Amino acid sequence: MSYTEQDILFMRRAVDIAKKGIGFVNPNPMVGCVVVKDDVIISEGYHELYGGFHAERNALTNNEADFNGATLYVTLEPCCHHGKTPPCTDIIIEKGISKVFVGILDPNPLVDRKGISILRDAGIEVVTGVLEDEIKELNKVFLKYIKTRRPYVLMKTAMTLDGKIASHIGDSKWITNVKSRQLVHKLRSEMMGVVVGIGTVTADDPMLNCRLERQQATDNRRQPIRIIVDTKASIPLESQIVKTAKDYRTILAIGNSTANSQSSTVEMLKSFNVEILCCEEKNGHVDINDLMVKLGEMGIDSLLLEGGSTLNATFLDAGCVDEIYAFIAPKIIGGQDSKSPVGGKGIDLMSDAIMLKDIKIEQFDNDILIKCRV
Ligand code: AOF
Ligand code: ZN
Repeated sequence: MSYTEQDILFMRRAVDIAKKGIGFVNPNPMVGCVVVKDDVIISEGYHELYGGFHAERNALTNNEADFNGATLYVTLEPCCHHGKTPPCTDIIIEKGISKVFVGILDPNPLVDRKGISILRDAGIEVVTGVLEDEIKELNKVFLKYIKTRRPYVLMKTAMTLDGKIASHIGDSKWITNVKSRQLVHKLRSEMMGVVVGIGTVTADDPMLNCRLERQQATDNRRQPIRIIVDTKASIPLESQIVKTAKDYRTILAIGNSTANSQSSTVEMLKSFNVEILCCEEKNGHVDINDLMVKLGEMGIDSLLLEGGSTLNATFLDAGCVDEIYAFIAPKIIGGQDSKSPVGGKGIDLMSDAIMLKDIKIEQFDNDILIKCRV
């Protein structure tokens, strides 16, 4: 079974409206749905909010149209389970839809082709794979998380042309230009968490919130959860992070040994609304794999890793980075002690280098952004 150029156009519309859910539906996927009769769109809907109705149910209840015999385009295989909402397959059958075009299959073990079988058993014609690559890219976070229950990690770095992330005395404001930094704030609104090491907190005293004009403090839904990796719980109480933990959800990942030995510090941090997450230790530091499992269990499906160089190295060594956004600014600052994006001990031989693929290059005024997968 195949599809036409027109089917692709309708699916593209479904993809476009699915994108409106970005940052609001995690850890669910972004899903869009368009219903067509006599070559005209008669209704559409998308998954708007985590816990809310799915795209198909929204599209089929948005108006009083007669859906009998209509064709439905949906970016994800319709679900067939009772989750927070009833199965989408039920309403598709109930409304008399006669043909369904699906973008990608849903690897959720509760669905996993069963949604399609149910529709076919009900006599509905189902075509899969329309705009598959595009939809997989859009839902890369969901597709990893639903299968592994670990967060998708996007490592973002920003360096000068000579490969430095700060001057030799630690000044780093700013390496990249305003446009590049705006993209970082957008990423913070799209990922569920932003993670940094304690070194970055002591050096930069960052806020790690999302500061885009159109969504200031009032819209807290799209503020990322701030996660600080701080094995010894040494974060200063007067840091911006601690002081604003009542306004922005903050998790401090500490080592199990610290949890036992520093209970008064831990209690003090909790009184500032800092959530303490005790993790296993590896070589005296928080074990990143254990952290990933625990954040995944908390429902956190995506992380923006914002350094510093030590934490970046630890994440890469642990095999926990999925994708990299590396900004390069046309500046030279020199200094043999100035840090670069990835610290740690490093490899001995070029043949041991971490290989990157799917390279894409973008330009923001004079800054260059290299996107790649690990
Ligand atoms: C769809 N259409 O728009 C979405 C689907 O807890 P629930 O009820 O929201 O179910 C969440 C799961 O349903 C999610 O893990 C994914 O498998 C599927 N999401 N399915 O048919 C939608 N958002
Ligand atoms: Zn559904």
